[in-house]
Amino acid sequence: MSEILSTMSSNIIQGKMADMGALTHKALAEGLEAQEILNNGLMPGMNHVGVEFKAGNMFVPEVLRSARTMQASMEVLKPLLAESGGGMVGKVLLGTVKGDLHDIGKNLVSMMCEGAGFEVKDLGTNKEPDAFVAAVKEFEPNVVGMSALLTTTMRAMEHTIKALEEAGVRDTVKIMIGGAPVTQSFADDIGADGYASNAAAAVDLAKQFVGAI
Ligand code: B1M
Repeated sequence: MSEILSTMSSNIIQGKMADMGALTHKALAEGLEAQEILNNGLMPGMNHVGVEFKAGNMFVPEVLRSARTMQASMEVLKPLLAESGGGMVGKVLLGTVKGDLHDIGKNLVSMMCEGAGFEVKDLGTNKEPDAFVAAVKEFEPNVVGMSALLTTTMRAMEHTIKALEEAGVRDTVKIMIGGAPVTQSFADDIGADGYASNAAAAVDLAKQFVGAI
């Protein structure tokens, strides 16, 4: 790995976000392709964060900082990656379901999916089933991810899956769900394709869905 990519990777691990935009411009000025910066600078850093988070050696505030550091670089790279038509592993549509305003965990999933090279569309919180349906039609994601933190809003995930079925788009996507009260057996019960207990596991699942691991 070149020195600048190695610095970017360790900046992500350490959450040093101040220099990331400038470093990204510098790497591009040195002739590195956006794709190369993503694959060999940013992703190794975020992968390391994912491993440490799963192992319990890094905690939510640190992971959020790392994800924001990565995002500072992605702001520069995204238009270039879109132009080249390559780069993205797949598309993930995310949202917190109807009635639920919690978004810290969902944002973490969003940032880590971006860190893993997915193009992410985040619908935000309190999203009606119809909002997911409309976004699936427009954004054409590979993966739809739903988050719920309340026992009272978990069922909205089931309603959303039903709405996707009724709209005829259920089979065009893989569905993953997560959030503190959600379990694998609940995912099985409502017909989701998978459950992830944390953001790193969500990234692994999304990668499995698109055949990236
Ligand atoms: Co609320 N809240 N809250 N709250 N809140 C909980 C969830 C609660 C457990 C607190 C408690 O009573 N002990 C409780 C739920 C009880 C239940 O249903 N069994 C609760 C309640 C009751 C409420 C209100 C009803 C309170 C009230 O007004 N009376 C109200 C509801 C509002 C609404 O949504 N309609 C409410 C409001 C709020 C705030 C707005 C004040 C705030 C949310 C701010 C925000 O999100 N922007 C808030 C908060 C912060 C919490 C706690 C304290 C923290 C949640 C959090 O962000 N955790 C929470 C108690 C707790 O969990 N200790 C609580 C950190 C976050 C990183 O973890 O979201 O679990 P988490 O995400 C993890 C995984 O779950 C997973 O990955 C993440 C990272 O590893 N994950 C996914 C999450 N989504 C995923 C999606 C995936 C895959 C993995 O795939 C798509």
